[in-house]
Amino acid sequence: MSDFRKSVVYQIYPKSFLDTNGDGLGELKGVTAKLDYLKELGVDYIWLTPFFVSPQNDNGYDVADYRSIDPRYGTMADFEELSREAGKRGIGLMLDMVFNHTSTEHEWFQKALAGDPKYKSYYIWKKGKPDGSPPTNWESKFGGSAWEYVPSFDEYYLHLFDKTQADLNWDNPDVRREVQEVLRFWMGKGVRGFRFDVVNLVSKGEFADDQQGDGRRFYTDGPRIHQYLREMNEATFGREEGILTVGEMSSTSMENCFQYAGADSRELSMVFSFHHLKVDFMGNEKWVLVPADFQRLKEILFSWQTGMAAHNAWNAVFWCNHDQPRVVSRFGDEGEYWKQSAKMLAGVIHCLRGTPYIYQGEEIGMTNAGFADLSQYRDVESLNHFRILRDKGMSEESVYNILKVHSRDNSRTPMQWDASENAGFTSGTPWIGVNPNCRTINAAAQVGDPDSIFSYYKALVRLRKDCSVIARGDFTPLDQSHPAVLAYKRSLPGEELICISNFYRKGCTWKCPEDLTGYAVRLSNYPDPQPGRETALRPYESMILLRRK
Ligand code: TEU
Repeated sequence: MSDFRKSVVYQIYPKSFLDTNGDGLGELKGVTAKLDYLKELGVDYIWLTPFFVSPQNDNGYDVADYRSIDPRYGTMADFEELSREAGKRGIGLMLDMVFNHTSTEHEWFQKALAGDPKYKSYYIWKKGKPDGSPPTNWESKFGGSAWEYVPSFDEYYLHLFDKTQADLNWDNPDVRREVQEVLRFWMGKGVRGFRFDVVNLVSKGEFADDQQGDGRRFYTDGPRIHQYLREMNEATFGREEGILTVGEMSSTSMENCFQYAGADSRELSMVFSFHHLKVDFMGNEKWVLVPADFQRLKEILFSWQTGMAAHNAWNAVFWCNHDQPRVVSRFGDEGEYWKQSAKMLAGVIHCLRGTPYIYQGEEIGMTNAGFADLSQYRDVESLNHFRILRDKGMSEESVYNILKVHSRDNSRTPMQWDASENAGFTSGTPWIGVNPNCRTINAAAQVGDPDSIFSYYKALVRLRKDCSVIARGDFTPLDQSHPAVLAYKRSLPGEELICISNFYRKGCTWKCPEDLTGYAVRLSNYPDPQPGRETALRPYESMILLRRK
């Protein structure tokens, strides 16, 4: 568990994982009930998205009390039981720390609103422009202005996300001390890791109009960010052996990540970056329909692999999380080649240099939600953008077509445990619709089947433990310009691995630039792979080859 390079993390969105009390919402007890399933998969850590007290306007990313558990998710005793039971199975818990902002229901913000100067300076307040309009033209990530007016102060507060998520003022040392205390509190409860939500946005720079964009260049990877991370590290998790930390880095640069996740920089263990998941955007514009740019995907993945390695820095590697559509729907095939493409995509991530993250349901090939009516959507970002796109004059049908592809709700439908009506998730009414394909796509059908997607993930987790080359080897792209294949080599003295994947439903030929003598197939998504000097690859065919000397 301690070497994070050999570890695999499993992400749980508790609300959609397992409901044990019939209220339609998953809770911590549901996670405890499924620990044996996770043990079977072989993961080392569980990252739990926020379960703290929250009005749930952004499903818990609007925290009203960092030290208490929202009764909807259970009690502190439930948490302690989960921690104990996970520990028995060699699984560590990672918590999700949302420190860029608090809910406006947080006591600090309530005191600020009541005029207490100490707490007012915990947040970011500015006067409007002379004409009364917001201080800058920055846009909220969820649509609309990033500023909200408070008449009693004749000032605006900053909210980079929803207006009920007020940005904290990290330039105030009291704020930085408060968040450190929260970390110490959870470390005292035996937590083994932290995921830091949008942590590269906490150091704000100049407050000025952005003539080129939505404002992000003024607060992303801001002026004092490295100082703040190092300070947090030294005051809290850096004092204890083996606490895994990962920063969610929004629109970051690789140069900054060298430092955020550098082996010697004493900031964080690793970073999530998202550039590879914008290859089906138009620049930063997500609410469009454009085909994924495969060459760009390779370029980004490979440049981060080689760049981070050259600077001795570490990546978190992933396709899926609670903000992203399901990868099999996105870069694979939901139909005929569902199983092959889900396995192929898994192999690509799990053999990279970095710590792989599996998002609940990914390991059984769960697909996008397919919601075609506004009443089915729950996410604030989707609901806001429905309105924004309609206001721009787009037809309802076109808006639904975009939401079906990009909505965050795609990944938030309940975990599909079995073929029963609500997929074994709840005996009540689920808070968000269950995908009807749970009849065929579910964990019960896959756990015991050696040919299932679940078994493939399990084999990949095992492979990382068995082969040091995955955790420690060098990374070399192979034949990067091939129109359909993503291939790379990992190498250590005495151990080499080659991962070859066809990303398309059309067969193709791939000429290996390496001599394959001595390589054997370790894993493949077809029963009879035939690697050679010229390999004929079938739809979505993928093979992982290993050579040991
Ligand atoms: O997400 C940060 C973030 O900027 C994106 O993932 C964002 O949701 C998406 O790009 C918008 O198109 C984190 C959390 O993962 C997310 O669930 C929260 O809503 C957000 O921070 C605010 O806390």
